[in-house]
Amino acid sequence: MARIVSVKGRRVWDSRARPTVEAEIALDDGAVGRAIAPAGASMGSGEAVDLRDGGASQGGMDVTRAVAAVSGPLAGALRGMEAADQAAIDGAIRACDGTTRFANLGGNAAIAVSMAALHAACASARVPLDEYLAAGGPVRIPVPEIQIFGGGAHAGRRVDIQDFLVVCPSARNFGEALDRTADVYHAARKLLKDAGKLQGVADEGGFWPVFATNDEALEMLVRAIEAAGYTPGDEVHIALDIAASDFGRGGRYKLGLENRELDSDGLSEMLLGWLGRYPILSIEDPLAEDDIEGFKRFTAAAGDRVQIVGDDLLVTDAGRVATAARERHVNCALIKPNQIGTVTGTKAALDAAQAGGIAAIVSARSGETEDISIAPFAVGWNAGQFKVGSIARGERTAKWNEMLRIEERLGSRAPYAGWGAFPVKERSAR
Ligand code: 2PG
Ligand code: MG
Repeated sequence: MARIVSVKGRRVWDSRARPTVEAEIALDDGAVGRAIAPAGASMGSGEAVDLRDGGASQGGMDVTRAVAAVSGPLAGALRGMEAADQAAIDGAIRACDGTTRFANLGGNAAIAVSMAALHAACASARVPLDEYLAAGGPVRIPVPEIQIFGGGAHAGRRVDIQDFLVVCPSARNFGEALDRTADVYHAARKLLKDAGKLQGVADEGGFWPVFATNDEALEMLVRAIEAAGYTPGDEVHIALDIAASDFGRGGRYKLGLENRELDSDGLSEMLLGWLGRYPILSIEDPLAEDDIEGFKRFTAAAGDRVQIVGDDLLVTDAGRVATAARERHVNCALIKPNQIGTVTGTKAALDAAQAGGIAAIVSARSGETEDISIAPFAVGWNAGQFKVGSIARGERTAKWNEMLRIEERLGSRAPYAGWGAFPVKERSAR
């Protein structure tokens, strides 16, 4: 039984050239754990507070206060605690902050410390993190959702829709899903290049979207799947993150690219039209976080054939996830550790999804680092799906590559989740 002897905060950098918080925790048996907080750009209003300094340094985005909270009050609260008692550690982090959303010390400080404690306890136990978290329970290798075009807040609002992704539930394994995705990624690059529209990549490594309409992006994605030699809606499906909270409020939605304003029903109709025309298997935040009635109507209309994911709507909050499952706001929950601020809170949200009979996706943020914690989370907690941005940029491939290692190590102990991960039946999405 190892105890915490030191907790240190460090200021490091994320994939958007923004400072972020690293925590390093040492135990009395010599084990050390380390973790880095990621950062979102399109954030739900109910998320744990991403504490920034404000002022002039780094455009107000510096994190010296959150880093100081790690080495100061949080270190004081955790020193001497049993590292393996994650619930007690997370309780101490909460008590030390004293607010529901970590407004004092920062959700970024909280999640870095919480995950660092987990890594330290796991190092002390000398087992891989996914196996430590699974504790002998059943595990699967998750199905990846991988971005081909970025948009929304991740690409200067060049298109309204934030993520155009592909998903391959029919692949035999995780490795094959990545192979198919890379083929589509390269085919998309060639199509863009031939059209004179290749302009680098967006925040998560997907191509920068030089499209005249949101529909054009979808058409180009279908063409890329075909050009890569795959059947859209069979070997490769489309997933979208609409991130509608970024362009809608109070039931009004402003599509900048097409210079149109829609009400909740109008946006739903547009999306339902896309579901009819394109091989879409999953759609995230189709309505804004304040439009629960819209979510309900959309899920009633399409939830039998398409996965409908709540991100800004649910913010990895177990209570919200349980309600959403019970009242069918969505049929899948996005799970992002830094939205709730602790490992225990993250696991509770995932448990609420599983208990409520809805699907779950463990997800990275648009601002990421080499920290790979979410890969073992997705496996050890048997989430079934995993979303990390594109198949380019090191902060993304670090997680995909870690999953390949986990898949190799676990072999037949962890089958590829495939269609079983989705709240809809296997079918051709066309
Ligand atoms: C999302 C994420 C990842 P952000 O909306 O799902 O794509 O974006 O981290 O900016 O919230
Ligand atoms: Mg999202």
